[in-house]
Amino acid sequence: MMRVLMTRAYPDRVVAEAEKYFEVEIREETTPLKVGQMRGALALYDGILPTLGDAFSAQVFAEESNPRCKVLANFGVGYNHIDAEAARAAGVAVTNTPGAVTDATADIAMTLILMSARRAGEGERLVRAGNWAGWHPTQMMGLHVTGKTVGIIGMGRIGQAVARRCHFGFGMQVVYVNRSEKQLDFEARRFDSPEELAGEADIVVICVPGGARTHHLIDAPFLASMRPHAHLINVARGDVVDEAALIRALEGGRIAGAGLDVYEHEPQVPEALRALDNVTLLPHLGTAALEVRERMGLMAVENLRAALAGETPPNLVN
Ligand code: 8YV
Repeated sequence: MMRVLMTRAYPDRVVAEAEKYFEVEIREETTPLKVGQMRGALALYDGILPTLGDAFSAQVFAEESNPRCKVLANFGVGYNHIDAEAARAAGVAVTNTPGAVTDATADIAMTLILMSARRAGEGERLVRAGNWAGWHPTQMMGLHVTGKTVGIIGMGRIGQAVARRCHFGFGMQVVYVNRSEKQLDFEARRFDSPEELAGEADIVVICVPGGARTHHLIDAPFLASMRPHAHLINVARGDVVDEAALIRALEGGRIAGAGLDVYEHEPQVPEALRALDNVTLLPHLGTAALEVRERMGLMAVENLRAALAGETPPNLVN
C-alpha cells in the first residue's frame, strides 16, 4: 500500500477517506514542518497532505531532488508556501482545494466588514470590561455599510462571493481590480490600478492569492490613497499587506479601521496592532467550520488518489 503523510490531524472523515486507499501516518503536532522534516517526508512517503506554513521551498526540493513523493495535495486553496515550480522540476505534482473554501471565507470577510465598520469588537470589549455607561445618541458611531462602495482586490472565486454578498445583501456598489475583466451578473466597475480603487472605496477587501506577485501589494502609498473613513479587510494572505505601514496608517488615523484574518508572520501578531482599538483581529478563521474542512480534506484526498493512480489530479496547479 502507498504511504501518505498528513502533516496535521485533519478531521476524522478525511482520515477515514484516505485510509481507504493508503497507509496513512498522521503528524499530531500543530506547528509547520521544519526543513529537515520536509526533506524526510519527501523521501519516505508517496504523497503528502501539507497545509499552511509547511514551506516546501526550492531549497527543500534542491536537497531532495529525486523524491519518493509524487504529490503534495495541499489542504487549502492558497499554496504560496509551496514552490510549485521547484516541485514540478522534482517530479512532484501540487494540488489545492478551490471551491471548497469560497463561501466560508467570504462569510468571514463579511464578518470583518461589519465588525470593523460598526466597531463591534470595540463595543464588545467595552461591555465585557464592565465600562458601558449606557446608550447615548452619538456613542460609538460607525460606518453605515448599506449603499456604500466596496472595492475588491482580486475578483476570483472568493472576491466574487464577497462582491455578491455586498451587492445583493447590502445594496453596495462594487468596484474591483483584477488582471482580467470578469463577466458578472451584477454591475461592477473594474479599475486598472489598486490606487484608483482606493480613492473610490469605503471598504477595501483583499482577496488575491498570496506569493511573490502580491507581496506588499497593499503598501504605504495604497493606504495613503484610501479614504480616511474607509476600512481595509484582509482574508487573503498576511504579506499582501505591508503590516508595518498598516499599523502606521491606523495609528495616524489615515484610515478608519481594519479587519484582519491573516498576518505577515502567523501566528505572531505585532503588539502595536493588538494595542489598537480600530482593528478587528481574527485567528485565520476563514474556513473554520467542520463541514468546510471536511470538504477541503476530501478534495485533497481525491487529488492524492488520482495522482498516485497515475491520473491527472482534478486540482493540479503545476
Ligand atoms: C485554510 C486558507 O484553512 O484555504 C486557504 O488557503 O487560507 C485557509 O482558510 C488554511 O490554508 C489551512 O489549511
